[in-house]
Amino acid sequence: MTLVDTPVITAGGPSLTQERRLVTAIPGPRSQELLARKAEAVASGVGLTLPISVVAAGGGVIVDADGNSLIDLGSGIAVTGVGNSAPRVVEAVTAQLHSFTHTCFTVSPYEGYVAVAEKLNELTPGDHVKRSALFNSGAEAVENAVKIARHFTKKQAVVAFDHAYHGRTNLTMGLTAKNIPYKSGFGPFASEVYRAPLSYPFRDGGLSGAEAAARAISVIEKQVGAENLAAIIIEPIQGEGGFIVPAAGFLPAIVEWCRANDVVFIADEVQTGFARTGAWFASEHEGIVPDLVVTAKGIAGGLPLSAVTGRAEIMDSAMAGGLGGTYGGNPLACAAALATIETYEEDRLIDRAREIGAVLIGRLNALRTADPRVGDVRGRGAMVAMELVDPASGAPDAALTSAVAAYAHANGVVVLTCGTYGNVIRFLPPLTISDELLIDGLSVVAEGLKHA
Ligand code: PLZ
Repeated sequence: MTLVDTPVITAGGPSLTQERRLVTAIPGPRSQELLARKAEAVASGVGLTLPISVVAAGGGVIVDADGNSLIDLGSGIAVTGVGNSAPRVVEAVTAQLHSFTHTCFTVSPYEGYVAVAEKLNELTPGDHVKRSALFNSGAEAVENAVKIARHFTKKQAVVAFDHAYHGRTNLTMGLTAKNIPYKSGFGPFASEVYRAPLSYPFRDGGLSGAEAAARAISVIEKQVGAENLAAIIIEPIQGEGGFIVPAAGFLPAIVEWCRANDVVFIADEVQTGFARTGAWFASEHEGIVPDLVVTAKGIAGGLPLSAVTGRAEIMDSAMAGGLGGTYGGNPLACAAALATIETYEEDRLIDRAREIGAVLIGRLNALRTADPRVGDVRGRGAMVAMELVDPASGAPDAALTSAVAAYAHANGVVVLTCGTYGNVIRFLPPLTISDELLIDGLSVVAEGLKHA
């Protein structure tokens, strides 16, 4: 093995040929070489969904080192809403690279950070006065939202929900619901984290939003108490937990209870944010105005950036120096975010997310009608999933789900699974995908279901 391979630079972006093209089995020989090196060099805990060696991506495809072109229905887990190597992002980051790469905003500030904060304050729900703070990852931003809420309320407890996913750091592992693979053996977890039942229309016997909220609030009041509770954190549509859309009225009732009880309502919009669901933020579909909104993923076209945005009085409660980090709001990431947001706006990608949603929901509902193993189809915009079950009992069918995903992968379609029970296939295509590719990708998934 050579120490340094000759770098292969392959231009990506929307000008890549938009097609599904398989020239080898997946993974092909070059991908397998990388996987062998990965096994020797990278910790096993860093797992892989689709073991290829990526050399370029853009529009709606990912190209591997063997020359295969795969349809991207995952966007790197809801990140590249504007597509990989989106032209405005490439241009803005390249320009920023040539001027300066890092000063640390809290040492000597620069405009990009402030401009991103202004944009977030403008775009997030509610017309109250807002402030933002920038970080690197979703988990880091969630941690900071909780820090801020605790400092403001002078209370300690935090409530998260069943099926929640909030990250892999210690506090966010504690907030996350699912044991394997996220938590098992990684404790002890942070204290003062409590869990409440969610609204899960497909599995909670048809509770209305109001009934599910009353159930959650009763658990919170009996087991925690508003006088101890700093914040409730929730994903407006759960991501890793299974693309669970709560029944109408659930989120507004929780927000109302928070307002009445001096509890900070934190919306984790890390996966749902930035045009993904056919709105800037998924909170808008339920007309709720969170006190704090956590964003990441789709914010910066693939560069690492995250944020907490919220009511000025809450955000300003921490003392100067209380919030920060070396890299938070790095100038390259901020340049990328401004170009990404401009791309969502100029290319009308919120509308595009809705169109993609119509195609997804239409095709998947047709599958459901034809095949009782498709128990549920749900989601909003370009965040849609199907839950696979044993038709007789309704029990989750994780084996079927893995088989369908494996079939799709082998046939050149990148799909992701999710769900507490591992039985959900989720669709998160880049908003730059063509209808043609999207439909081709969905027909491969449908074939996979037939074969399984
Ligand atoms: N909150 C709602 O979806 C990240 C996790 C991938 P980070 N989801 C993808 C994996 O297996 O690690 C996520 C999320 C919601 C927080 C996070 C955490 O965001 O940027 O991964 O830290």
